[in-house]
Amino acid sequence: MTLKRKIRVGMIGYKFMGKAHSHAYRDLPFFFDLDVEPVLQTLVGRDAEAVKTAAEKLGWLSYETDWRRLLDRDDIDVIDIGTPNSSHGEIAIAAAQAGKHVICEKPLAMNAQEALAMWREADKAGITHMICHNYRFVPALQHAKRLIDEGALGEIYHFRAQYLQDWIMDPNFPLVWRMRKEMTGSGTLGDLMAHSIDLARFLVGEIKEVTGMAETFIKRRPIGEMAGGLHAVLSDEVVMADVDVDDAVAAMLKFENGAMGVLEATRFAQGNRNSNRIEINGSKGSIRWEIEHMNTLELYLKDDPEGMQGYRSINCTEGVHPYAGAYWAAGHPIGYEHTFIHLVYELMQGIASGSNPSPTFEDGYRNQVVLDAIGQSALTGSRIETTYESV
Ligand code: SOE
Repeated sequence: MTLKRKIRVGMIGYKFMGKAHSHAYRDLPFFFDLDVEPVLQTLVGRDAEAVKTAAEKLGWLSYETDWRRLLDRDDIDVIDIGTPNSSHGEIAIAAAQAGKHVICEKPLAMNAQEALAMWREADKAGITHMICHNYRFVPALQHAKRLIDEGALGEIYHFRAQYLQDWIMDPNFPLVWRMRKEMTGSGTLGDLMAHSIDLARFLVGEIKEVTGMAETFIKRRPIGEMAGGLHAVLSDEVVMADVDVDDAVAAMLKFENGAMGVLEATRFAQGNRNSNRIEINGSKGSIRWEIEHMNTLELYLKDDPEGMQGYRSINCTEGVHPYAGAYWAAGHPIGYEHTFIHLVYELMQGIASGSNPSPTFEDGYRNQVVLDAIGQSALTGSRIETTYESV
């Protein structure tokens, strides 16, 4: 038996995303054959009792209460950032300067300037850097990418995306970090629309112009904190505070290749717990995808014979589809958690080969430029051209 090189992870944050990432590191070797092996070395959280309990439950070897202590340790190879958005920049830059590989939750930063600084430091350090846009790792969307690149849809005219949730519709739902500008940067824009923008860039191409519109329906809420998943608890004492981020956002995009995009993200779409959908229309065909049926890609081809035309449902659990062969026999579905397994698979391969798998911090930066432009357009009512810098 050959001994595999161990890639030792230090992860900061252990709630919703921390659970998804822990599961991914644990299950990765079960399904994929790699030359390296992830080790769940140290979990970090500020509350000693809570992080200890989380480390035991999620399978980490040790825990720590200050992320800075990871930096000098030679038994940590990669730092995984799952904290609120306001701390991504500081942690990622310090980690890169300490020579650690970095994987960071989305959105990459509080604004494009900070995202650029993170990308610059990561590039300078020569580390592997990734941002966690997990949905591009759905096998059906990887297949969509392959079809588009092969020209099956022809020239792309439209990209349409909706990301709809309803978890904060109750006016008494607490004001948690995800609704506080100083910690999150924006509301549905950075949290949900960032995913649609990633899919837009992945599948269609770079965005050159945006128009945005945003709304905050509930202006004041009682303060509270997240309590796992998308649940929250109120503070003991009822203190009301202003909501200073968007509850809903809409955007129109122009792509460099001439396509146009229409995007909508909201936490006020009653009945939609986590509805993430896209549709792309091209000169030769169209695709449709939605997370409720995440293993199915719907494809329409205009050259199908007369009388046979219509959307077909491609079941992407077949081994010929990207990542699908690692799991079960055809027809046996995989789920949300597997998208994170594919993400950390790419991370581990990247670290092993000294390469930078997409989506990188550059993708995070370009995404952030689009987010900032949509936010700015929503404020000013004007159309904004995006400009991108390089490092
Ligand atoms: C909350 O809106 C959330 O957990 C997002 O932060 C994730 O990115 C999204 O995939 C599911 O919903």
